[in-house]
Amino acid sequence: MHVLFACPHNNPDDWLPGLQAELPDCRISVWDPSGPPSNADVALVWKPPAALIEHEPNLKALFNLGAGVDALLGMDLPPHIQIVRLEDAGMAVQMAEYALYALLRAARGFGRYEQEQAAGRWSPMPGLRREQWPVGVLGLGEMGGRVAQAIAAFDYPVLGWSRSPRSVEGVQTYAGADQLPEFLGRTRVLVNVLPLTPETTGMIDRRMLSQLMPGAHLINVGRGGHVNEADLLALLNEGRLEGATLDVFDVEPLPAGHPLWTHPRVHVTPHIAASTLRAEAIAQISAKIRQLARGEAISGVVTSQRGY
Ligand code: NDP
Ligand code: OXD
Repeated sequence: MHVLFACPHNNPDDWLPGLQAELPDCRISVWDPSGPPSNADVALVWKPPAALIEHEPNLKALFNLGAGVDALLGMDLPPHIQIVRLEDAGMAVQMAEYALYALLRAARGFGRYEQEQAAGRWSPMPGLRREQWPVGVLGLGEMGGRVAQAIAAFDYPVLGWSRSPRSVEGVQTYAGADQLPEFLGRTRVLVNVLPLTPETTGMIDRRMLSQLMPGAHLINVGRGGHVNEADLLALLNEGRLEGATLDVFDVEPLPAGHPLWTHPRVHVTPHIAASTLRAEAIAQISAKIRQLARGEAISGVVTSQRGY
């Protein structure tokens, strides 16, 4: 098996020794767009240029160095190329940490206390009543399932929504478009961990956000394309939404001067909710390449029909 490293934004020297150690029988090379085709069988990629596919016609599988495959599906790949995503690989626990941090910052008022400290004011707020802070998690997959369980462990009421029915301990689950209004109406803090697909693009808009409980807060760790940013800003300014914690944006990096940078009730982070961990990613991808070499089926293969 010939494995190609085709991640122009990652330093191959950080990745190749670990890959070669896990795959001693494979030839491993770095994509060289100016050289002849390598004839590699599979490639490791993260947002690769479209030229890769034309230049490397022998590729049969792309191993994505992330969980979200929207960028690859947007490339209109030939149907014989399999897309394989990372499954957890150490990201789900980071996602749970991030969602808990954002929830606690909103529910316990830590953001507000930062402002009080800056003003030199000692002004305690009433204690937290968890039943007033039900959390709804959109997406109950590798990331969302872990997020929902972590929040439930802190005794917040937790609801979860997915495409097909799911069961998560301690979480009231809903599925499909029919059950979405009930899920939204019982949710105060909405955590988005959906994949970006044609069905989910732009779905977090005025209509959806208006169905949340009063004093609602949005935590978006899915993709920027899920959220209608103009609707979000309008609802924040109208006081219909109390706040938002945003890790992902329509355009990344978030452009200078964008109103989300400076909105007093928006907390911005630069797409760091869950980072790809090199050792875990190498171990998972190498195990799958060994399975492929033995002619075995692998998990984490994206179906273009579902879009994730
Ligand atoms: P999974 O494929 O494991 O889970 C996706 C979940 O979303 C499933 O529960 C699925 O339902 C549900 N879903 C998909 N489409 C719909 C729909 N139309 N209606 C209702 N539910 C739907 O993905 P992961 O949990 O691994 O990752 C989720 C996303 O998180 C990634 O695609 C990426 O965008 C984002 N991400 C962001 C990171 C960051 O740093 N900000 C890091 C990593 C990931 P079902 O269970 O029925 O299949
Ligand atoms: C991912 C991401 O999809 O980093 O893994 O956003």
